[in-house]
Amino acid sequence: MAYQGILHRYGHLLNLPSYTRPVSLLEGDTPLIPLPRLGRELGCELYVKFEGLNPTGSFKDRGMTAAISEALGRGAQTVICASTGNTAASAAAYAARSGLRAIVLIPEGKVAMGKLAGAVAYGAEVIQVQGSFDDALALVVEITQKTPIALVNSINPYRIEGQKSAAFEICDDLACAPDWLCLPVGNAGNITSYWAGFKQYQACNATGLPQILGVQAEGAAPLVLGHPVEKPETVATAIRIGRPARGEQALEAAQESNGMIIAVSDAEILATQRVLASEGIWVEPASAAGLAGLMAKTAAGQFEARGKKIVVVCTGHGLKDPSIVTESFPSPKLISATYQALADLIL
Ligand code: AN7
Repeated sequence: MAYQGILHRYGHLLNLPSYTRPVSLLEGDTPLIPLPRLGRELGCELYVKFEGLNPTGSFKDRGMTAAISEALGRGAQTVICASTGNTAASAAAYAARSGLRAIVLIPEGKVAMGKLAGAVAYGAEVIQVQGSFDDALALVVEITQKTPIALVNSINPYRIEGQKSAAFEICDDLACAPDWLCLPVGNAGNITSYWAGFKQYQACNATGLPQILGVQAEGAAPLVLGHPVEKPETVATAIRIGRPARGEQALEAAQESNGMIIAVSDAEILATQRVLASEGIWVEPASAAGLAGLMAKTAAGQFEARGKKIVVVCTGHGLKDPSIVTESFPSPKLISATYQALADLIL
């Protein structure tokens, strides 16, 4: 039967209320792409779980199909979220499909163009907040406590339920859990979900458990520093978050899995974005953080990749944030429309 999305495929493993009314854009079923060349360099079996290939271009669609389906079934009319961009675009798309009103709060001036454009295109009401993501999240929490507006940030437990599907897919594709899972950490919903998903699959299918390497950006690394960051800064705007809502659970996932949470610099993130592109995989900066962390630790001799099966999660597509690339090179060379001019340039 044709693929019908994660609620259809894994709904029996997700803790969703019976009144849930499924709304799907056929999210999930993303490819686990082998990286044999880079894997050889690191001495490991390396894969990218390319979550940028979800319907709105990021991993958020897995949790959003669950959260919006629950909100619709419950009779909500309006959904709201705070977002560094990808959650906004995803909420906007699933709300549009369900006929719900979507309101998204974004930090002023710090959201990548492809995400903002998506949220607008899908018809959300977009509001900029003079503050950070964390300030915006505090506002949406307050208004959803005082009104029937439904919160669709990853504080919402159904977001976590839907997002677990990514761990199930990896185990299904590999016929076991990987030895390591490396991923970026912002508000920490994703790492929480993966760990819950892997534990659940291990309990039913004895697939084993990965160690988890969570990676933050140095300028937004509250879980590495051990305290909130008041003014988070990083080129990876998706993870420009100083007060992760599920920070405790992220630390638990790292600890229980015998993994770790580390930070990498913006320069390492951008260099790793180019490494992935050199393998044909263009991701937004935040999405390169997992591999950046793996490469930095391996280079420092603090990580033994040799002989391991490693999955790097690339959370969002490069098209989300094209200006990071276009602003880093001068305009393309311009030639007259003649064969000679072309030959002179490239031969
Ligand atoms: C590409 O959209 O927080 O640790 O508001 O967009 O689960 O927060 C995005 C986060 C990683 C971090 N990679 O995931 C939002 C938002 C990308 C992201 C993360 C985000 P979490």
